[in-house]
Amino acid sequence: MTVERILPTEEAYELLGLTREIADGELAPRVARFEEQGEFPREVLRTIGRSGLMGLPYPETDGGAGQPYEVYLQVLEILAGSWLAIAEAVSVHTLSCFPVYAFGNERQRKSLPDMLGGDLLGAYCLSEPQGGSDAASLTTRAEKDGCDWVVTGTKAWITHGGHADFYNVFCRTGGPGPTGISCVIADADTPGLLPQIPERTMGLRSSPPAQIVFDGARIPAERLVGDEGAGFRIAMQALDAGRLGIAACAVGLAQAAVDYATAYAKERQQFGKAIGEFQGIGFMLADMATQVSAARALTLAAARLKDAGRPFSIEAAKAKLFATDAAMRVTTDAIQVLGGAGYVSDHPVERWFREAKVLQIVEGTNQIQRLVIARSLTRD
Ligand code: COS
Repeated sequence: MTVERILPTEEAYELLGLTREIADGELAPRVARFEEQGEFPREVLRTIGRSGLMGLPYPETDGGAGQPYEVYLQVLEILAGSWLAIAEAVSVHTLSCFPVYAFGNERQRKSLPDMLGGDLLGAYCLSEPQGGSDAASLTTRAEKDGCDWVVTGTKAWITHGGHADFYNVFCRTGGPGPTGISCVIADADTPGLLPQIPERTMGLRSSPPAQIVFDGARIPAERLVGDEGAGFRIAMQALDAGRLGIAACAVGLAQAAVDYATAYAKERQQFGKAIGEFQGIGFMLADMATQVSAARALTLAAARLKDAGRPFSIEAAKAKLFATDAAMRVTTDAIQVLGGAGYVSDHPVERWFREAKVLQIVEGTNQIQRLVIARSLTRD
């Protein structure tokens, strides 16, 4: 089923058409095998990069595609409907390019064309085993030694861990709290940067996260991104935009589930007619479709604020919260529409259900999104 889209330019319609071709031609035939075998799709991501989809919302002068966030998110949505791990990879990579793009010095910014073209894959190291939601309490330490930062500590849940070419590392260069945190950017081949065995996850098995141990990793002092002590603010600003990417992934996943369940309900016959003709199923599909439309509207409204240069942090938190909770409900109901068939891996809905769960957790749990929204309401 196609979603009627209103896009700002003719170029944006062409871009979405190209994305649909890639999703149908490159992603759909591969997703089941890669997810089953737990194989990281690096070559597929190179194809995505060559098609210009790895740096969409960044200016063309830096090697990006100069697309509004509103358009970039709809690209993510289409990718997510085909293969969530690829959409999440594009979203996390786009997030990982933000610190250098927004705060990097001239030398660091020279890498932007390779980053935004997808030749270099990025990772974002904020969470730690003891500090996930409470990001300001992170303990990975960077000590100045001559011309280097010597980084020691463990980062957790790192998407692209062991596959990335560059790692944004948020580490403590000063005292406790948010003002003691800085951001450095490390190459994958830095001695002492040690990716661990990937986690065994419920979903997203082709791209499981991994811990990264920093064992006295020496990172040249010139790889500090932004000012010393500015790391927490950089991390939060990157996440504001990143959370919209996760919301778009949720919308795409949920739309796929609605489409699949609807097609099934039109085919499947019981009591002499298609099950979609029973109100019990038809109303379920109606609620699912409505939740997806609402999630998309909220997500794109936040993106339009961002595109207009207006504050969008709270609207991004609302979009991430609503869209990922909607994806969980919709994928759960999609299984119910298929009945027993929904519970077995012959159909993709059980995978979408497993994948939806992680979206309620990554880039700030939905409890953290509620906290951000509640604070904005109750603080003076
Ligand atoms: N943009 C810019 N600055 C921000 C910001 C944002 N979105 N959010 C917070 N800041 C600034 C604050 O303004 C504050 O600076 P000042 O003291 O100068 O005003 C500073 O950062 C500290 O903010 P705050 O006091 O709100 O920090 P908290 O420790 O209370 O933490 C939350 C805030 C909980 C929102 C933050 O820790 C968070 O987002 N946690 C979840 C982390 C996460 O998403 N992890 C997933 C990792 S990637 S998979």
